[in-house]
Amino acid sequence: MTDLIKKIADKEMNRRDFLKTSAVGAAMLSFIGSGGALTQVANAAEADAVVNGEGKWIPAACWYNCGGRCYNAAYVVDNVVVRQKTDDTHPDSPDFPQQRGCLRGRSMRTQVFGADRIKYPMKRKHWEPGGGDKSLRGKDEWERISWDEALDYVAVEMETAKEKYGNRSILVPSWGQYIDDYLRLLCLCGGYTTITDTASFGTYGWDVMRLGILPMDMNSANDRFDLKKSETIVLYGCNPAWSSLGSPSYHFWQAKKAGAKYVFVGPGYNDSADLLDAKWIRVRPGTDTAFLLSVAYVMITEDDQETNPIIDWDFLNRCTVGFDADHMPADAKLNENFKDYVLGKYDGQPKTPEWATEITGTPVEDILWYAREMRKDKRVSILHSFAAARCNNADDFPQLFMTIGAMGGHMGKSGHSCGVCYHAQSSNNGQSLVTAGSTGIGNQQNPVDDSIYGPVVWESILNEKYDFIGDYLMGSGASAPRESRNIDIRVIFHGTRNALQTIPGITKGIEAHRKVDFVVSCSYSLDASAQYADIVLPISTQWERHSSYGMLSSGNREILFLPSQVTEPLYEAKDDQWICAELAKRLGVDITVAFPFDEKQQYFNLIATSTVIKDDGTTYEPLATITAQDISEWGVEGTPQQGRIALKELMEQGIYQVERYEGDPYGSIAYKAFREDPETNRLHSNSGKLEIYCQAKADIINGMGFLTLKPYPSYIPALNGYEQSFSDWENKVKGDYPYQITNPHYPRRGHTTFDNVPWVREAMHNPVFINAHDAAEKGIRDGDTVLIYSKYGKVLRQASVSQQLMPGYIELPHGTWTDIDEETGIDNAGSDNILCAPETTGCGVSGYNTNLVNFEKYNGEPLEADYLKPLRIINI
Ligand SMILES: Nc1nc2c(c(=O)[nH]1)N[C@H]1C(S)=C(S)[C@@H](COP(=O)(O)OP(=O)(O)OC[C@H]3O[C@@H](n4cnc5c(=O)[nH]c(N)nc54)[C@H](O)[C@@H]3O)O[C@H]1N2
Ligand SMILES: Nc1nc2c(c(=O)[nH]1)N[C@H]1C(S)=C(S)[C@@H](COP(=O)(O)OP(=O)(O)OC[C@H]3O[C@@H](n4cnc5c(=O)[nH]c(N)nc54)[C@H](O)[C@@H]3O)O[C@H]1N2
Ligand SMILES: [Mo]
Repeated sequence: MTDLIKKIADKEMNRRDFLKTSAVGAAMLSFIGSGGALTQVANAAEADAVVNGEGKWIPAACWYNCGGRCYNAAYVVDNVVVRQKTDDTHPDSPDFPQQRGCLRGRSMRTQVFGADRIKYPMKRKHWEPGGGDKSLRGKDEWERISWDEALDYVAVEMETAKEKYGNRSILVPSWGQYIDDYLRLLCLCGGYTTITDTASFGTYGWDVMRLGILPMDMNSANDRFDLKKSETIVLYGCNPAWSSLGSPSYHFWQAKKAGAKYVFVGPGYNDSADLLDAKWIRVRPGTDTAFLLSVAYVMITEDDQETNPIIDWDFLNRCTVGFDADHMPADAKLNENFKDYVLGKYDGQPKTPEWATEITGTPVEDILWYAREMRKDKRVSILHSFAAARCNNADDFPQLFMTIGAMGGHMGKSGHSCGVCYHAQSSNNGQSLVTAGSTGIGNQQNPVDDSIYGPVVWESILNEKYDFIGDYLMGSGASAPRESRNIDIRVIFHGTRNALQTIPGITKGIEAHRKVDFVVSCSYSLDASAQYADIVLPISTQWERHSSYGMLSSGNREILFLPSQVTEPLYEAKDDQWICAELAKRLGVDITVAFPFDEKQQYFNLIATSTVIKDDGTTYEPLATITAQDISEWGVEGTPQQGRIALKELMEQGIYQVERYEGDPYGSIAYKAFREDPETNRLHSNSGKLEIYCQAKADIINGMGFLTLKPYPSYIPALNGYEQSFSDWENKVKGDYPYQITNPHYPRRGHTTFDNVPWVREAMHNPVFINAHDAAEKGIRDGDTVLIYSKYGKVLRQASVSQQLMPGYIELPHGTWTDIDEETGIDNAGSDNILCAPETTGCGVSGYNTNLVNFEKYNGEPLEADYLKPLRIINI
């Protein structure tokens, strides 16, 4: 027992149970998680410890996937974190802002020390080798087992699947080796089947470089200082105030102070639009292509270079191909061009605002206004999140978005940009100024090439077949012609992803989990993927190890976080690489092939190879100065080096931030060199230019076999989109699922992470947002419990009635922890993917934002607030 725990214990002699729980973690967990008198006593003891300076501040990882990577530090007393703080490493200013944390980051200790941490290896009670009663997955009791027993079981099940059905029968639904250690182990063991998930990027997830734009369109806008030179900033489906943590909203605010006017395009007027007082251009989900085509129509038909110059012909002619008949690319197979399509030459339908408004719900005058605002003599930044691309049949959105930017000439010039607003790249693009190095761990080759696209993975398991189209995830470009394959998944291995929860079609997902022979999850909390497993292996969090986690670098070009280990692993939690090594022993493979050295050495390597830009604005130098003494104190292999800052100081600070100022040498204007000299600075498309007609796009996506696209952007009504909310579109008769729904990324969570944490549950309720008119029609008032249902499932949530959504449109926050009532089949948590369709189109997109539902006032027991729900504490 440590001193702090003992002090707390001494103060609480009368409480019977306390002294029985002797382990450090156990005592601490029960304090933070439980509440009541014990917590008060603990709080008092903690406060004493802080006041007396008994501990020390350690820079602490904030690892979940929100894109923020804000500064976090933990005050540690006797292996227990008693306080947290955020960035105070330098004074705050708009040019050199502190990296302040959000409500989630600041409640990290209640997650790490949560009473609901998974403490021991466990198996479900009725599990037997080969499965046992598989229907009990998700509702069985848990039993504590030893690590040896757990690892033996997992190894045997993997080995059995491999021997009987081949490595293809092992599914790891994951993101890739940069984040998931188990994949390297599995490569050594003969491979695994994975998934292809366009996730964040939607239809930017295929090889969009073929259009001429950057991979996934990342880093495609100007830097934050240049943003201040824009007169108009369009937030196209963006909500940085909720979904781009760190400083983006602050940077946008500076641009506003500098005079920029904001425009928001999307179906719901969100907090970012509100903050920046944006003009709202209403567009229904999944109909952006129709909207932008009508914008192009107005730009084309109103443009007059003498009296009303809108289009930047110089840019279009020099830097793009395929806009009109006179500028077709050499590889074009179809004698059609964008301009003539927009004017209606091929289908008899000019893409007028009147044509669009019926589909998009955008008032005609707003389409006209938006098109005129795109004019070439206005300094415009058009920034998109990927929300409009996370829609079915949105395959033409990236090309059309680019086309509108190119028509106005809003690329490659100061004050003008056309690109991304995502994660830390919202408001601030350009090359990284301080860059994380390499751990020295290479990737392993997966001997199996099977990759199932995410939205249909559960169905493929159930049907034992799928269509292979290659693994083009994250712009690898490795798409292949469609090929039907049999697949017999026997093992689901959940590593670093909560796939059951974050892939559409949870109900089918549960069925698939109850079909296979074995499910294992490596997790620190009982999320859905662990809940429906046979065996759960407790992992340590980033606070409990040397954190060289793949997502350390945030995409924020100005900072690099280098957190340190904060505490020893709690309970019996182990890190992923330890688990890999133990499984490797049992599976007879040599793990040192994948991990030749330990995690401390990996982290050291990463730091030693991190670099920072010099003040010439182009060349880089090592970030850390490392001495022989540092190397011996770390106990690692290495060579002393001269860098910008002493290693000790760097690690004490835990962050390196490049100081920015007006006129500094770190500014960035995307596509500048290309605009100035497109012949020399060719892009990655076949023509080397921006392809408004792109033969490769049509050939690749059509080859995947879901649909037939034109090589230029055209309108295709979306699967589960607005048109399909009608049973009779001509006569405007609504169907069974008449409402459109999307899932905003919500401040209470990073996807599913944090949903179990009481502090954030209390701070942010998680209602369903419904338009006031729609709610009134159904007699629903604010706070009422609402049943929302689709073809795929039913959920309950409290209504938040709002004037900020288009009629017919609902927002259900993404990522709550599924909590299905086995009697009614209703999910009380309101998980988005219960409702979302496990279907896909085009490039194999996860079309989260094109889904249809209905809803009604719920007649059963009203839902209680989430923060009143008991934690999932497993008593074993
Ligand atoms: N309906 C709908 N679905 C969506 C979306 C949507 O908008 N709507 N958004 C999609 C998007 S954009 C994304 S990016 C995905 C995110 O999908 P996921 O990546 O599945 O979501 P997370 O909740 O972030 O899950 C990460 C998991 O990794 C675990 N973890 C963290 N660190 C470690 C570690 O060191 N080791 C191990 N073993 N585990 C660790 C966490 O506990 C957590 O369970 O969701 C997608 N799903
Ligand atoms: N707090 C928090 N932050 C996060 C995350 C998180 O889970 N929680 N996840 C991170 C990750 S991995 C991602 S990918 C990003 C996602 O971040 P964003 O891409 O910003 O995603 P959303 O919040 O889903 O959507 C933003 C806005 O898009 C609008 N919208 C929805 N559908 C459409 C459409 O079809 N067309 C148009 N024009 N607009 C539409 C909605 O009104 C919404 O306000 O967030 C990141 N940041
Ligand atoms: Mo994402």
